Amino acid sequence: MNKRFSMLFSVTAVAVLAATLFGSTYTQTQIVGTSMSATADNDPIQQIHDMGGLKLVMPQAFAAVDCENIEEGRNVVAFDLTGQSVDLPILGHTPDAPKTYSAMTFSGQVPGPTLRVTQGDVVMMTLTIPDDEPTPHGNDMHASEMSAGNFGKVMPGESKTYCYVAQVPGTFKYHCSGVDVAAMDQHVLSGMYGMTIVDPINGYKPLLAEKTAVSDGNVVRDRQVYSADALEFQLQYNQLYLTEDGNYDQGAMFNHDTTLTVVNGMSFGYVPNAKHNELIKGDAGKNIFVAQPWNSEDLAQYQSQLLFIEAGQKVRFFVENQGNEPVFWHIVGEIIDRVTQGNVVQAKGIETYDIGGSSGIIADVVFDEPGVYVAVNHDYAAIFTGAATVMVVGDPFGLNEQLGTSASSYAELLGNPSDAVPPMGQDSVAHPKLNLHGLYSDDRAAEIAEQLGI
Ligand SMILES: [Cu+2]
Repeated sequence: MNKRFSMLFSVTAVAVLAATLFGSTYTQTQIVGTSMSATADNDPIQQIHDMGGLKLVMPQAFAAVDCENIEEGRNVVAFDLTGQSVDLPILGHTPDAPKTYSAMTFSGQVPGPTLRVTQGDVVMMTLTIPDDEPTPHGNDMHASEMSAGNFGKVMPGESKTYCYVAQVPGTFKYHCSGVDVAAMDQHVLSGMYGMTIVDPINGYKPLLAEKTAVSDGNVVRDRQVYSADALEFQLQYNQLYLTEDGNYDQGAMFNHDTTLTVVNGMSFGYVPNAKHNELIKGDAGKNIFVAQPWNSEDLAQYQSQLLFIEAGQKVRFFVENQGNEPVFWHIVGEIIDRVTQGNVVQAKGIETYDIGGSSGIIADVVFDEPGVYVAVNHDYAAIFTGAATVMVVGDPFGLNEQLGTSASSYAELLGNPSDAVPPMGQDSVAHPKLNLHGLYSDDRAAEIAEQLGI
């Protein structure tokens, strides 16, 4: 079967599936005829027909929350997004020789802003598409439980709002639904994705870590309990499928032929930069890491940065696989102490956790030893196309003494990158300092710098 025929076959298969689903809905409507009896002025099939099909009827019938009539007592969190196409840099970009791709974004950044709420909150999502945007967009939020009809397209020059109760804790993708599903792959894989964190209503569980100790010459079990409080990071994995001139390449996507693997929108965005070279090697031009593509201060918000953690500190990672390939999530040098999905513990003391497409985990890790650790997608194609995130724990290079600083950690001295840190939530430990970093348009970077007070 040639490729073109195979694609057509897939489209036909989807159409048949859709017809089957519609067929079953149709049958069910007829079966519940006692409550929806078909009289001349109350024929459900005729009503659906008159209103232009099921799509228009379903949101009304199944919307979780009426935005105009929200139950008193529930906390309402407004989440405003703008659909915006913009060129953004890719690997190999320099200010002198710009190299960009045709990105599609929520609010001028990739990934879109992270929404963080507490279980039971009402999310009031408004998507606005500016007049001059060349295409409609939609927003499908996986944290919701309501009719897919809500995720339909919003036309340029228009806004659309929906509301739902975030009933289930965990991490959840949100993504552009394209133009009523058409071109959804292009919109998502060009940057229109983000994450919702729904904190459990009673907070996160303390972590029990199994260790051993020597007592009176015998090796014994040494259980250590860490409170729910944690320093937090967010890591979102995806792929770029691009033509030579930086446009979306659907053929490459169908073949799973990844151009670049991105973490929070950038390939190799969390590796050392010239400043780190200078501190550790005494020479800004001598690279510490094998690939340092973003190590010029002229790159502004795109200059690579590291993640800094204190030794012995408990860290909570929100990891979301936004992409088209599995993520074999592993930290070089560490064991993941606990993996949670929803509010359910899935694994403890595990070397690698597999995260399928459109899935997420909450990983708790205590880094006992100072040193350098690297979070990867342990798929070699992913590592070597960008999925390596370098983390420095404690002061492995003895820099504090050299710098004569009274800072208690590099996080306090050098700060952590803004796009790797989620908004504060239940049981969050504040980062001592944040720096501007991320796949932001210049306008968005200016807004974020203002929010951060930098
Ligand atoms: Cu879109």
